Amino acid sequence: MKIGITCYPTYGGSGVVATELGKALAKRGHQIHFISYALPFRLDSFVENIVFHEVETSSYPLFEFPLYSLALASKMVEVARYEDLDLLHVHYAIPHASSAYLAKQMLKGKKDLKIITTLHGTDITLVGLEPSFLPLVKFSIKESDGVTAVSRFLKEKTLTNYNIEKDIEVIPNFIDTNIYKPISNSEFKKYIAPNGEKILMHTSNFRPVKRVPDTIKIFEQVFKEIPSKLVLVGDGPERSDCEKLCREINLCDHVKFLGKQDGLVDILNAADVFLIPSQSESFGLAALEAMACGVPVVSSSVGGLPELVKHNDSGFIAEIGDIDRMSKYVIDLLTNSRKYEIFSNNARRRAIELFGIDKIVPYYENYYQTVLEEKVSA
Ligand code: GMT
Repeated sequence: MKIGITCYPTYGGSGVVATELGKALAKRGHQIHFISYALPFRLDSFVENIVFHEVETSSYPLFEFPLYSLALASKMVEVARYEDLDLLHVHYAIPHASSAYLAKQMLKGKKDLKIITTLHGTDITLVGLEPSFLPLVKFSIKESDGVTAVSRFLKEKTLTNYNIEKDIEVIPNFIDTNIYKPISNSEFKKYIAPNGEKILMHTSNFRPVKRVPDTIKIFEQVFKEIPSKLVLVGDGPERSDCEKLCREINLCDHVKFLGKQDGLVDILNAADVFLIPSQSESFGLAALEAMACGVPVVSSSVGGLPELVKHNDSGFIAEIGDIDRMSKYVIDLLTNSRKYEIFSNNARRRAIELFGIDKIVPYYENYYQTVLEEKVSA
């Protein structure tokens, strides 16, 4: 198949999923055309069957705001027409699904370009609900030829929040478990915890929805009981406040802010427990990456997290903001080596069996086929 993929190219789960999907599809012989304003960051070397098309937006004094969505639609038309795309798969509804709709209309009479929209999370649960976007998101979902959501939770949320009837296919996030895997003797672990301290870890974009301060407060309680370190990976709007919080509670020497990092497999392999106390999380790709490395997860019970983390099996789940309970769960895991080993093995097994790349990518291929054969009901 000839498939156009549009996603956010910078850090963020939807861009990661889109890029890894494109790479996996290219490996399976499909022709993939990425269309975005920059090269997706996971597309860091040449891959056969993948071409990148950059969307350029002109700046003109009259345009107070960049007209990216419109430039994107034009580029989609150009690529679909001249590369003879079978379908366009857009990740994150805003604005990609709307640009795709426009492109589809512009091609009418010349080509029936099928549009598939994958809903990732905040496009539905947060940004999409803003009055300035809601009608557009609802319209774009209805008009897509196919829609997928990354969890059952997100599918239900979409149907209820937008009050629509639409056949939405649930295709969860996936992971390459040959890359994300346990590695013994982590050099990074020796660097962070030279005296054999336990390591708690969190990776995110430090947005309020991630509740990173909860992570620090959980660590504060764990640290009182167990020699430990907290590693925070990523960057975003709340990082400075989090660093301030660490100074206020006198834990600076034990909390390491790494900022954005590429070599996540090495870093995750140093972790003993992964924390994800989010306010909202449609799936939780970051937690899946940790699980694939054999790291048990302690999370909030929101969104798609309970579909990923099995409570009392591959991790523990607690109410949003229940820092005491999450701390107890972490202490329980870190002081019970037999239990820890079982949880660690379960986490890895669950990642392989339910969310392995070879299992999930064929779901997308089958779904593309179904949409192309127009078997998806409105
Ligand atoms: O909000 C983010 O962390 C980024 C966002 C995105 O769209 O890039 O992530 C969402 O999509 C990921 C990939 O499907 C999911 O694993 C995340 O759970 C989801 N984030 C939220 O729902 C907050």
